[in-house]
Parts: sequence; C-alpha cells; structure tokens
Amino acid sequence: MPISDFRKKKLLYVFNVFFDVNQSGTIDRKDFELAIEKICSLRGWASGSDQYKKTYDSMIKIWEGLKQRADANQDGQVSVEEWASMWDEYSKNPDKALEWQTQYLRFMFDLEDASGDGTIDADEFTSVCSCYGLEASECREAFQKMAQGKKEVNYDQFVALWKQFFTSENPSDPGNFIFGKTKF
Ligand SMILES: [Ca+2]
Ligand SMILES: [Ca+2]
Repeated sequence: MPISDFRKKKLLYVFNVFFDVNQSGTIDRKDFELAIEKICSLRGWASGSDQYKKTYDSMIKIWEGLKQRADANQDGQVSVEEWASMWDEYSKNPDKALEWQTQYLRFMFDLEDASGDGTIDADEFTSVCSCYGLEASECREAFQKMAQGKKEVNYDQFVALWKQFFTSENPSDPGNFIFGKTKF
C-alpha cells in the first residue's frame, strides 16, 4: 500500500526542517554537522566543551545508523524516497524501531528538556523547535495541542506521541504536533 498523503507530508516536513538542514534535497553528514552547530550555539556550548563533544558524538552516531539503514544505493546521501520507505517500515511495527530512531528520539527529548527535570514544557519545546527555523507562536500552539492542556510532557508520553506522529492517519491526534507544526 502506498504511503498516504497525510503521512507523506509529515515525513517530508521532518526531512526538510530537522534533517536536510542545508536544504540540498538530500540528507548527509554535512547536515548533521550543521545541526550540531545550531544546537550547541542555542545552548551556548563552546566547541571543545564536554557538552559539545557529547552532542557531536550522539549526532554522528545517529547519522551513521541512519546512513547504514536508509542509504540503499550507498552514495552517502539519504534521499526523500529512502527516507519515506524507511519510516513506512517503522510505521508497520513501531515497537521494533531501528537503533538510530530510538537514539534520535531520546536525543530530542533530552535536548528539549533543557532543565533536565524529566519533562518538557512549552518554553523548552519552543526554544528547540524555533532553532530549526520555526515560528515561535506556532511552536507554542503545537505544544498545547500535543500536551492536550497539560503543562508538561514526560518521556513516556513523549515516546507515545512520537510513535503517533509516524503512524497516525488522523490529523487531530496529538502526536502529529511533536515537531512543532500545527497543520499538515
Ligand atoms: Ca542536505
Ligand atoms: Ca524540563
């Protein structure tokens, strides 16, 4: 069965905004290096600091995992088609996520939980999403929709919302808003 338009739009959005950082049309190591710079400058982590190194190592590990699985023709680039087919596989069995997918989920949660208290609030969510170029007001709205009136989202809730993002066909499901966009 082909991927629905709704899911395809979501996958493309994450591809374009969170992964293909230099907007070249494919994902490669350079995009990850740019994302590392973005994240560390948002947090004020100087290159050479422990947190910079930790972010660098995590992101490069995620890239290596993604490339290994998704780069079918081994040209060092992950195309939109490779990306979509990988997430389509995921949607059929989200409890059997690839290692890099789980690492990325954890990485994003920890990044968003800037205070380190185990939950994400609207300010924390908005600061990370807007560093990827999103409108702060839309991020806030997306957080409200995703948290369904609560002030914070914990890790278990985040995991469930994440799965929903990649599997849901229902535009009103709260998981659709986990990447800061309110509409697809
Ligand atoms: Ca790119
Ligand atoms: Ca927090």
